[in-house]
Amino acid sequence: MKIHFRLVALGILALVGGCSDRSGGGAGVSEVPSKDAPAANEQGAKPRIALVMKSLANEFFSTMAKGAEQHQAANPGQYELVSSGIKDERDLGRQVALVEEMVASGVDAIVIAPADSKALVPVLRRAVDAGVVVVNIDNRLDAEVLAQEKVQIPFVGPDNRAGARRVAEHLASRLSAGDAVAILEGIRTSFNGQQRKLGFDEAIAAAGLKLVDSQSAEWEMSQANTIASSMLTAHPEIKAILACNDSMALGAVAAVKAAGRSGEVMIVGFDNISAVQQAIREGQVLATADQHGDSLAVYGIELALQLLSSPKAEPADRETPVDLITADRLR
Ligand code: ALL
Repeated sequence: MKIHFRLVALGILALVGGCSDRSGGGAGVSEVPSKDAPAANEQGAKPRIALVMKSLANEFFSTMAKGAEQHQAANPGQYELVSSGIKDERDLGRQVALVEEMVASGVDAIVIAPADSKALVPVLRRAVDAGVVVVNIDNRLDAEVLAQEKVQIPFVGPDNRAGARRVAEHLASRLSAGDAVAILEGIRTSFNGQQRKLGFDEAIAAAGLKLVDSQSAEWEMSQANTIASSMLTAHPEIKAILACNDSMALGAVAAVKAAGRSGEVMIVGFDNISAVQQAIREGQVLATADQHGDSLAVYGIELALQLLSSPKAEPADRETPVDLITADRLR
């Protein structure tokens, strides 16, 4: 029965294009644990850890997947890795289904970057009830909904508010009080998106800048392009656009170009993906924040391994680094 579930899950994972397993044995094949294996599951095999991400179209998550695969390849005796993600930032139903499939396939732990801070809590509570270790990375689950569902899930990720504030302060140092700026927000039910907006707001207020518009482009480049274009038309006085992630910053770059205003409107983002590094070098983007996507899942996996080997341990949150990236840092 278990093998059947695993085959089904593997087939589905291959369909979403998120299946990765460097061991070559396939995620469903368990080997005899090596001496350094920290924890064996009920069958005495290496633990299987599922990394469940968001949009694999976003370079942030392909970088995250690569980091996790490299960690697994460097620690082959410790655990097996099954990676998956969704195609569309808003496809919450698909992410819920992925969690259900992972539980049904018998994984020992789930490390998840939730696409929504509230909607994923019930299915993760069911995973915990089924005996699966769950670690929340990147986007924090909602504290109230966790309390309602009576479940504790540790969080591993950066202080998004502080990171965004630093990016916006850097931008503000290039502007004058009274200058008009606009924000492109992430999905509004994501805690990290809310925190980044707050960080931007704080720096904007402290510098006396004028926020003329703030809209959600749901983390996506094409939506950001459309929204930024209409913002630039409605508010030609805009001097800068602050995007809550780099995909949206790239959408804003294209909108500024199309409006013939390159060099006049500054743009900042968050993530430090390679396309934005290039845009920073070329002067199209002023700054971004590096939240070290390649290590984020690894920190979550390390915590999951710890909890698997000491099930009685109190799961503690872990704050991960976030750094300001400007042209100086990239030279
Ligand atoms: C967030 C990440 C990234 C990313 C966004 C889009 O959770 O932290 O900033 O760009 O999701 O899915």
